[in-house]
Amino acid sequence: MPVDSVRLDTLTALSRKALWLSSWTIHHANHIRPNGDGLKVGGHQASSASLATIMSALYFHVLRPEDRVAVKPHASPVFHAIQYLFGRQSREKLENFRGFKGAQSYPSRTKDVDDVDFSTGSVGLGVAQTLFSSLVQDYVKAHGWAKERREGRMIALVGDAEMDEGNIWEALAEGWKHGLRNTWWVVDYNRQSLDAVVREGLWEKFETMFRNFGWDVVIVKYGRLMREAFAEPGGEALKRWIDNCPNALYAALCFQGGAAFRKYLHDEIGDQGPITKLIDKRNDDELLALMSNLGGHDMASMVDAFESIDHDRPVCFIAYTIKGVGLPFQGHKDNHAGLMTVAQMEKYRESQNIRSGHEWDKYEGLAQAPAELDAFLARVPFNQDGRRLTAPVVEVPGQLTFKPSAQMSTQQGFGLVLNEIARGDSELAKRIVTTSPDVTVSTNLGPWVNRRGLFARGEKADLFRSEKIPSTFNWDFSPKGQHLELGIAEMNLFIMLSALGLSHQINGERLLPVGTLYDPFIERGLDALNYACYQDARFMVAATPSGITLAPEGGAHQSIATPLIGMAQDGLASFEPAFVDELAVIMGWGFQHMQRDPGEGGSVYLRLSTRSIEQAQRIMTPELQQGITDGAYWLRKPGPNAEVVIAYTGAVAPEAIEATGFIGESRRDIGLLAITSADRLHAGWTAARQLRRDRRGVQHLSHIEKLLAPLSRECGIVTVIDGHPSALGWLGSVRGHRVEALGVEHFGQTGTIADLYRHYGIDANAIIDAAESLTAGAPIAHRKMAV
Ligand SMILES: Cc1ncc(C[n+]2csc(CCOP(=O)(O)OP(=O)(O)O)c2C)c(N)n1
Ligand SMILES: [Mg+2]
Repeated sequence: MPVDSVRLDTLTALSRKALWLSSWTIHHANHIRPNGDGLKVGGHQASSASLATIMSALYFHVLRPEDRVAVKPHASPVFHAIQYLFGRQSREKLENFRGFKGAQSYPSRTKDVDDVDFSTGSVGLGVAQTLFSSLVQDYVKAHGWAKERREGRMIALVGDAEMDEGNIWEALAEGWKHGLRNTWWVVDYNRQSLDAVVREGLWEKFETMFRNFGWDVVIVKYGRLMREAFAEPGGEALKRWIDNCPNALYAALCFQGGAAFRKYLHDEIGDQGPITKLIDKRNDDELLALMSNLGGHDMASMVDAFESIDHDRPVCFIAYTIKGVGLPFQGHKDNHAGLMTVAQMEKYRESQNIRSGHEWDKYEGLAQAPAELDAFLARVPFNQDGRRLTAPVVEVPGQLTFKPSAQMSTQQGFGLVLNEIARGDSELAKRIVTTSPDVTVSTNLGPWVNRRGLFARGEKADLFRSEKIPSTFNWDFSPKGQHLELGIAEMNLFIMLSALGLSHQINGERLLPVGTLYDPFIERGLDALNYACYQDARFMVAATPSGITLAPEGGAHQSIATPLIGMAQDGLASFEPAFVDELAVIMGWGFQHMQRDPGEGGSVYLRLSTRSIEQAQRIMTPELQQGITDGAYWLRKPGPNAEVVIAYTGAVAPEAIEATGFIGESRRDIGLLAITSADRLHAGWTAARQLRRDRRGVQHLSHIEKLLAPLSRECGIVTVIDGHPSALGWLGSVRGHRVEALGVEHFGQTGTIADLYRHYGIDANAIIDAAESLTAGAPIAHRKMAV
């Protein structure tokens, strides 16, 4: 859209207004709100100022409704201010910034009411998310969906210190492999981080990296005032001085003001005739205005930079800015926690021609007529309803099937269930998209990939196949493929799952993403997993192998904490089935759960194993199915006089079953509880207690309360899991039973499964010992150890 000077003036006025409103929001939260937090609002004010012009150029002019933006966390106040001007954020929520249910300190897709595309807060993640969202858009388009929708640009507003986050560089490499398009990263190059001034020269290194990965790099260094001054006599010398000025000094002078700049310029270059004139022609305020007129604060320069892009290759804009520009602490290295005093705010208010009591008025102090501004904002292309899309629910068959064997592992079962889906032609099969960080084959996604192919925008045949070299796996790439192969970086896996899992809202096309990785490496990608859940992306992650059960794989890959991660992670329902028929039920439930409404559905974590165990031969009744998805069922029901029951999860099922047999010989009515999801059980228990507290007199009992109800108070419970024992230890709190919680608290030994189960105390004999310690009576026979 061409920009004339009137439009430019309007954009500039709106950016000044956005900066004012963001500053006022923070000021209000600290000084005016009766229950204001009175705390320092770290970074918000200075970072918002830094980005006010750039964001105004984008939101009020450049963006189109199909574009999606990740706003750097600390620019949240200016984002909310822009949304307020659009009429999409309320004064009440701004007044309550950071308060209960007020506007969020970091833009939140799920908690804010205004138009947040991606939740940010943990720096680096939002940046990478735009890249993966662009790849997902390509995937959706290549599959022939969203035909009527124009391709959006995925845009990240990035802090320069944010670029230190390694996940951004991991994403960059991945983007290159997949032929990334339609992605803009706009770096707020204020040369300040939280603590300090950014290291000199670092950016030249980054710039080279971007160009190496095929990005266009656009540097917006000088504003219009600067460019005009450079054209004056002596301007060349001024430009040279600016270019050579160290970051820290430039920041310091911006903080000190025009007089300080004058002194420095005179001392260093001012004795050269024309440059002296150029400097002295300007009073202190004018000199400061000139020297702080970096490209990122100049509307015309930013609009030009954005509009100059005439291709869909990824672009990195490096916009020079001053952190806190226009505010009393601009450029000060400590300004991340900078707040204005009441007196400073008064002065600022007056400088903006804002009358006291009219601080929230949208157009107060602007030269433009309110009606014109109303009309302008209503016509802003981005300011449209319905940017958040929806997609119909994909039908999931009542029962997922698989080709059974007498002995199987859950990892094998996972491959078999997907293979059955892949064989058919259901909508479910079409909408599933798998992804894995270089462990596709070793996590059993191979059969699925063989049938459904790998995704790439262009065809690429498997050379081994075309050369007729025998291989188990077909590695053909095509635009119709349904597997996205990633490099090893687990952060990329979870950000990709996050992007895929928001496709229904971003592209209006539902995808059912399934990712796989080795269980211990969940910890490597944990923050990305957390943010994926936080913004309500929907996906299924199968983590395998897990625990010490992966014994032959080696000590370094053993996972202990993941059952607790699974329980504690908000938005993620975790399961650890022992048998493949359970897994099939859970996967079917999972594909439905991934499609439920916000607040009801979520993502799914399957903690799986490579241990092949004898399968339960049984009919899958609706009651059993319910127990499996609710989290537990009695594999052997306890009798009325049970003295002890065993509760197990996952791959240790054979040990639990065997121990139950031994214990049953000398203890009455023993029961065996199969726990498929400690997470769902615990969540159900919490919800029931909450309900009973909220509505006194309600009799609602949770699933675990009902399961344990028949046990007498004296009955003991032995819990066993290949993971941290506290994942099941809480069972004793449900009805006050004594518990012996077996599990793994150390890792690293190698050996056979038998060696390690014995070593860490989760074998049949350890279970028997625990049962003995909970019960009175004759010693229980133990399993004979092989010598
Ligand atoms: C993963 C993570 N680590 C640390 C922080 C705390 N933090 C917030 S902003 C920031 C530095 C910001 O510097 P920059 O990205 O340059 O933005 P600016 O402050 O210049 O606006 C840090 C360390 C965070 N939000 N996320
Ligand atoms: Mg910075």
